[in-house]
Amino acid sequence: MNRPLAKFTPPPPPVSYRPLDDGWRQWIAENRLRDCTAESVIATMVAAGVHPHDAQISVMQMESNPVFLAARRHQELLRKLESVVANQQRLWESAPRYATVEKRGEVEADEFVERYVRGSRPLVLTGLTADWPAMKRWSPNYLKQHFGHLSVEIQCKRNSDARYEENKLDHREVQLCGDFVDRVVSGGPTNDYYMTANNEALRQPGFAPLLDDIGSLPPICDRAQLSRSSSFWFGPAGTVTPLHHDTLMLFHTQVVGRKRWRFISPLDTPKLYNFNGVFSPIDVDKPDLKRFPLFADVTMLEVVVEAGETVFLPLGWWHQVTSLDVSLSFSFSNLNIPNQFSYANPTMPDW
Ligand SMILES: O=C(O)CCC(=O)C(=O)O
Repeated sequence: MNRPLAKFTPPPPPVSYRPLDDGWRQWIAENRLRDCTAESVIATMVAAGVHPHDAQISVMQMESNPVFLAARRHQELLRKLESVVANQQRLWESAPRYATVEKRGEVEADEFVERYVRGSRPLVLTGLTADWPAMKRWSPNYLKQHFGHLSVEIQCKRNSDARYEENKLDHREVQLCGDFVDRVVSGGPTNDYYMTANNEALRQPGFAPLLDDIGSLPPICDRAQLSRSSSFWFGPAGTVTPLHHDTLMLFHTQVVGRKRWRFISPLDTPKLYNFNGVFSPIDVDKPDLKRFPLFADVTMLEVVVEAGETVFLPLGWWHQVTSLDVSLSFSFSNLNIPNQFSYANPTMPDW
């Protein structure tokens, strides 16, 4: 007799887990080196589709991986260095007026070098421009009348790119200076366009007369080097130069309008997530402390620089700069003391 066939229940389809490749292994190593717990690393992997067994085994194996152990040894050296700079920063911050950016009329060369250059303190000079013809002449209209026919390079379409300063080569546009003046004057506050130091206008012979409008320089500057080491900035209210550090010391004079400068000590670099070049991904106006928790321990200095005032930017100090008005400024780095420094800049924009 034919028996009826047993009811057939097909097996469940195989669950497809994400393969555990070298990309995951590097991710595990990086996150364990950043002190994420083994449990949180495993949980994130499982949530992303890695088989729980694979996740657990690979995280455990990492602890005895010889390459990872070598990384741990280098990390100890880095931690030592970080603790040295953190202690030094605590000493600086223990000064009662650490967080105040001084404004001073005049400073003799010796004191300048001792207190501000070697002492690494930002400063605002209030009296430098008393004899600068630029203070009486420069305005958007003056630019248009005298230089309107010249081409200038500006930074454009910044609002469409959160990393506009890191990607500044992609944001270049050439425009007639007169047209750019019209755009700034009629456009109202915006961060979308700005003529920054990249414009190199002062290296163009046509713009050279602007340099005749610069009077006395700080006593530690070399006038002969002015034309090759100065820059011109022009833009609307609302421009933001994001948090970065320069690789030399400079002065930055506000000729028209005001700018707000925020400064952070170079010794706080380990708290600024500096994964790419000289840039920090933190916007000091609205820091994302969930992503960048170390920033909570940073002491920031802040000053509004008025027309006629000059900022001294000491070596390596981080700064974020916001224009409060239509602004014309002039910066120069022709210090007559050594001003060339090299930085080992990281190259991990996608960290
Ligand atoms: O004025 C600005 O927008 C930025 C100035 C600046 O970052 C600099 O001179 O290094």
